[in-house]
Amino acid sequence: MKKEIIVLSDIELGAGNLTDDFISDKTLVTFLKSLIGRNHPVDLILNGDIIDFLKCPYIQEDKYSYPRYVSEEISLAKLRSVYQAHPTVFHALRDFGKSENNNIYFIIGNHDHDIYFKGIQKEIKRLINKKKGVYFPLHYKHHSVWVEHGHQYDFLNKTNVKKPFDWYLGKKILNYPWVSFGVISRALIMKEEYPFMERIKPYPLMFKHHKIVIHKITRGALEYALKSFLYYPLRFFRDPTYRIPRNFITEFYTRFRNANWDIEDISDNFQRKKKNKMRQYRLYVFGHTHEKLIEEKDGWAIAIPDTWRDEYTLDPMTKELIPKTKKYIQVFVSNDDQIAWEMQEIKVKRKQLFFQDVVDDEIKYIKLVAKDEGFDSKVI
Ligand SMILES: [Mn+2]
Repeated sequence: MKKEIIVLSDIELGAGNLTDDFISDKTLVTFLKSLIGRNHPVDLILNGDIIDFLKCPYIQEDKYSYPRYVSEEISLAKLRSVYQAHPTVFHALRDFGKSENNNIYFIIGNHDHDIYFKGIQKEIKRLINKKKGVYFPLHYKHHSVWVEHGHQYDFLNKTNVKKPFDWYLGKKILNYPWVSFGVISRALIMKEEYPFMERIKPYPLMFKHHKIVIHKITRGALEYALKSFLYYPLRFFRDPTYRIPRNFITEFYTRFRNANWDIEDISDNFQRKKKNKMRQYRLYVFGHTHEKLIEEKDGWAIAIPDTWRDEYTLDPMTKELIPKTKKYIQVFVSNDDQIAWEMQEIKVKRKQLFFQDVVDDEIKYIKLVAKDEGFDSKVI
């Protein structure tokens, strides 16, 4: 065999606080260690939203905030907090990366746009103690396998790849998608109040049973949108983080009318945009949507291996919260460059959990599931 390719996505390693949705350090470390010592090279592709800079607070000695103007210094401080909350994951990556045959790809997603900072790339390399064979691209395109995070096919989360940075008051800052600035300035405060709800899928079913949350989101989003369209561009005339992308008002209005704050069908958007590419590769892997998807076509396929953060599926009948399995794509590349692939699943064992109990005391259950999963956070 020439090579093995492993793709996993949307781990969302945070600072161990209420906006950190990753608690499966043990499962992930065991999995990463199982990849060590293969007789062939392994390309480990961490397909975006791996380090959750977006939801990670900026923790200074006595202050705790979600800054809108993210300089490299702030990103580095966030990375330090993430490392402190999840050291074993970085250690496992270090052990996996020891072999020169093994490569690690940190594909850039919308939660880890901060990777564009060269200082962040350097620091990640230092933390996992690997100089060669660590990459920070937007795509992986080898052996007829195409991997990318997928936010570029999602209108609201799309980034300007030609302009990853902006300047504000003489400082180089991250040029996040417009929605991310909204997340930073508004949604994270709500996330701290309702930290569990965002982990429950499908959203329409969760909202149906939790009306306060949908009301607050819709009202908050409307207020933020109206201010962003009518007030902020004048009030903060020189501030690039308040500039609105074109076509945005129409898109936003449609979504508001349909109360649709979910992400788009990126597989569908991709197929429409990249029609001519579809026959050049045999397997397309995406992340971003936190869903399990396998679409097999004539000679090629699209796969999305869900998320590794703590998520649940709400059973519409029993109202039980079923923890999602952890999934990854495993590809074997033969010596004559043929590929064979599969989506693998790792089971998650948990105590039984019911929606209503969680709604009644979200913070209690955030702590409880972390404990059940063996995640020991010093911050929560
Ligand atoms: Mn994403």
